Amino acid sequence: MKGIYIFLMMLLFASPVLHAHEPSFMSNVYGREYRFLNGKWNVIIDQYEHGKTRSIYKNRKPQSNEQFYEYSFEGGLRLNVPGDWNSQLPELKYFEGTVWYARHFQVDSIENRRQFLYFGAVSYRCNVYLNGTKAGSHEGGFTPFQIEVTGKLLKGDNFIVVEVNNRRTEDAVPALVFDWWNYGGITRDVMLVETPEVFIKDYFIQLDKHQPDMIHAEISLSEKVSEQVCIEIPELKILHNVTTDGNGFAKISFHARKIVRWSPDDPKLYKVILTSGKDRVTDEIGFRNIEVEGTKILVNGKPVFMRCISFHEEIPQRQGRAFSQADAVMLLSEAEALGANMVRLAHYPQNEYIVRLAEKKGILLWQEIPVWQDIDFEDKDTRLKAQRMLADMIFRDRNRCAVGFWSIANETLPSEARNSFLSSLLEVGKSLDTTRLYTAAFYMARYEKNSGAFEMKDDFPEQLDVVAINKYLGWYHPWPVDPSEVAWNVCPTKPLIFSEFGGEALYGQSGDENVASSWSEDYQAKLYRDNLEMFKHIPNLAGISPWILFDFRSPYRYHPVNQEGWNRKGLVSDQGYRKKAWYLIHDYYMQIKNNVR
Ligand code: GCB
Repeated sequence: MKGIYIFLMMLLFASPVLHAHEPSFMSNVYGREYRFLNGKWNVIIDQYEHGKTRSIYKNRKPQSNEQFYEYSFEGGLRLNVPGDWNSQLPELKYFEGTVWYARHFQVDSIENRRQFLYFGAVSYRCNVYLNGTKAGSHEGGFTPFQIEVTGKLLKGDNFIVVEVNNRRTEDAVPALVFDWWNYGGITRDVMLVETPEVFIKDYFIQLDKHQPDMIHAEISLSEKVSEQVCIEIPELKILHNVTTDGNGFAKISFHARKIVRWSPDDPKLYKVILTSGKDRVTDEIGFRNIEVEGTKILVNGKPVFMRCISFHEEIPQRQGRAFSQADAVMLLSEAEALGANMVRLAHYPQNEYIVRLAEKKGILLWQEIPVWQDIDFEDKDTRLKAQRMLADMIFRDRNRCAVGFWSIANETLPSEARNSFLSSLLEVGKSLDTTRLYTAAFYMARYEKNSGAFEMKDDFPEQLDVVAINKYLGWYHPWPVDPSEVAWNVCPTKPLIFSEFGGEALYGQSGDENVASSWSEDYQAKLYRDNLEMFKHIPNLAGISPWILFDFRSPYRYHPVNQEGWNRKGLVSDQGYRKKAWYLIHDYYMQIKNNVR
């Protein structure tokens, strides 16, 4: 009796951990056979969210003289896919609700192949209907998903409808308030992917955490079948065969003695070819080691100071989401020009074009999920959503060696519920990838008069490889003492990254460098000089990341003259002009690069 009671209690209080070992989409979609379903889609704005009741996804047309329908996807508004809706139509700038997207597409042959609809991201939740019937749904604005449509496609004309909703809710991730624009829409590529019956669904090929020439590969087939898989890295003259077990899973480790490791100075990538049965997937993969030794972060065994910068997935000049290869070029070129060797992709997984281009350019990446401030840590569904987002971010990008850091949260307050939520995220993350460094950004470090140092009363960071601090000294927080005398005693035995600091300035505005409300480049520059002075005295400092590269749109930046709905902490203005602080950071990064620090 007692045993049953204990068992029931365990069930009741067990923390829900997602069994996330199963990827929900195929990895490396751009290495598959696909066609884009991008382009102009017809849309209906559904302010009252009544379209589902009216079954508008059926796209009915009158069949008799008596019939009529009070909607039509044809002849109305059109939006570009990919793309947010806010920046495309003035009436949608502030819209939060439902927009129905629809388009036709032709299919010539549907024999002997499997077909999937693949969405890079839809913000924030959606239902997908194919030829009048619901085909799937998804929640989470920054991770991909796929819907199998084998047997549901028609030869000839097909009609797809996506009901997209971006309403903010308390149980969502992010939740009700966040400091960036709530863009809605089909914001990333849509593809129709074709595969053989059995295909290579997922793989994880990477260097051993510590050894410089040992490669581990894990492969999962789409079906629970035993089949031979061949892994080839032609440039290294590597070719191995391995047979999957009854679960369609195979694992193999092998030496690659002549391997040149990927690093920011030499971003070497190798062509990797996987074949199994009728399937063949090609990727470009780099190999590197990233680990922590004391307070240092080592890349390929050498300490590297992280000259980091953040950006949102936003093109400020267009006032819209970034989604293309050209957008990735614009964002990353400016990070490169600053002298950065790392980018923090704030505050959610960004599109694959950015990740892949960063890898080609030799820029390390910090990727995170939008667990940002006021998340409902008590809500079990919210926890599952965050776990799914983390798993999907890792599944999509764990073959990208540029990603050195997985961050599980930004600015959370200590509590039991928070700790349990974040621990469950770490558990999910580590079940999928132990080769990266796990981190999170915290903002509750306080200056303690007695010790004369900033300290943080939070035990959770002890569980992380790298601790990150957001602290706006000179902006949200006055300097407690002269910057040259500020000491830091936060997780002194671990590497500490200053993941955010900065202040706002309106480009072109001059003013008193001591008055914050001058919103001047001069004030911002002085603030940066002060912070750079403070950094000299933080013994475990392993990197810094000014907040932020570009001014970005934020609904709660109300100042009518200096902000106009923009967070002005950018080193670069919304028009692409560099502010004074940009030059300070650029000089600082150049000095570090040349080992002057
Ligand atoms: C923060 C947040 C970031 C905000 C920034 C700010 O601490 O992490 O998302 O945009 O401050 O500008 O206030």
